[in-house]
Amino acid sequence: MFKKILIANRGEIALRIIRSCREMGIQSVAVYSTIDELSLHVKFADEAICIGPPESIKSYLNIPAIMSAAEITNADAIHPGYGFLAESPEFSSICAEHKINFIGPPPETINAMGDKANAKNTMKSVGVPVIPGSDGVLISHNQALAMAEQIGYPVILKATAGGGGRGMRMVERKEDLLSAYQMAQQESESAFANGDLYLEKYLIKPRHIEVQILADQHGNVVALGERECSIQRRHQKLLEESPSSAVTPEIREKLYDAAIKGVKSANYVGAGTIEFLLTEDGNFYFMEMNTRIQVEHPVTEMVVGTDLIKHQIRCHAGKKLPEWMTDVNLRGHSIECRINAENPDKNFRPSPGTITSFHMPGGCGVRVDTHVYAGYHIPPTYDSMIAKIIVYAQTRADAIKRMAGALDEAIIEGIHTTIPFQKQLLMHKDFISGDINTGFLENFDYEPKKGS
Ligand code: MV4
Repeated sequence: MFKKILIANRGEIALRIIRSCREMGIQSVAVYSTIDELSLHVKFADEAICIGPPESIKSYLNIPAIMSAAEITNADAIHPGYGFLAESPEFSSICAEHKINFIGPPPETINAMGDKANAKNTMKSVGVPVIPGSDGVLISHNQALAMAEQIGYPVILKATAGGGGRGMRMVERKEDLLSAYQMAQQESESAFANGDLYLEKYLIKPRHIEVQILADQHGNVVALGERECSIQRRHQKLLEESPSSAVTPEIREKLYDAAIKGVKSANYVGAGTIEFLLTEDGNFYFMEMNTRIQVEHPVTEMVVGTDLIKHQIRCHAGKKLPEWMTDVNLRGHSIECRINAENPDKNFRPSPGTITSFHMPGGCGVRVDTHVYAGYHIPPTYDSMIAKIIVYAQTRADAIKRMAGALDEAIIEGIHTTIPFQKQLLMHKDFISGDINTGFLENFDYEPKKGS
């Protein structure tokens, strides 16, 4: 097993990883920018090293500074968390050169999955269902026109280097295809230095369902339930749950089969997520693979009853997955609400500043993952997520009630948060009945005063 892990991240995920290291008897090294000196990940790690000024590019994305910190502290592995360098092929490759274990895939795998058209082809070739569309990237807008004619409108153009909704254009009529093609191309060229696009049939209000997988170095791959992530605003998830109210045992079996087939074809090791779109008729299609631990992993931990970070680390250390994971019965229902320092009354604009008072909920089946506390100053520099409230209960209805109570107990003063929005969301009749899809929040009328 590793003796010392450097955590190349900040915030709640850095603290989350430190906690698993501690239980595993692994020493932890925190890295931090000057503005994060008083963050809890710095306080709770066994060692902490400053890696630069606040700007991410000079600290949490500064590969030479992070590698120096790893060498100085004699860390034998690096956990990248999510975001920052988690899906950087360069970072993975530099770790390998320095003989430091990167707790993530090799650069080739990150590249193969990072190219969305390529990932889709890989999945298709092993029999995973994919959305009808172009075979790889488009060579011209005329090819796009012909393809759209063949599969029928509406269609969607996607950046092969994209993901998370950037460089995407929905097209309803052939008259709009040329300009959409040019805009999507330009957008992805400037965002990713790669203007390549692919085309798909546009699915109407699908659900975003993802399958958690773990793979060891001995050829074992397990699927650990699905997560329902349809509650998103501008491609930012706000609430996630497991299991999904739309996934029947029959669909789950097929989802697992597809996810495991896909992961095996990539010779994947560690923790990963296969994202699918699920349509109302019960069909699902591969969308993307994420080669990292995700923000919403706790809802899976709750219904499976295991520590995913611990098993991710074990897989990278060459350990075999435990036998029980090959056939897991999901137990109960879990929901996560992301608490962001944003003002939902002002179009979710960031609300950094000092937290003057802070109280988190507790009680049976309530978990809070956070790096903040009363007196903490939220810098304007990074992601606005400051806490995750996760509940577990026997049924979905009970989990919703438990979350509503937990949000009522939560007190955060001095800044604005997404809590009032989350409270209203939990009261919506379509949410309560489980009638949700990726368009849900577009039609959700938030009333500023009601939830606060
Ligand atoms: C789609 C789609 C409908 N049809 N592809 C958005 C993020 C990117 N990863 C893929 N996305 C979508 N792809 C086809 N062929 C609808 C979306 C989509 C979406 C997907 C997941 C979660 C939220 C979403 C919100 C709007 C659109």
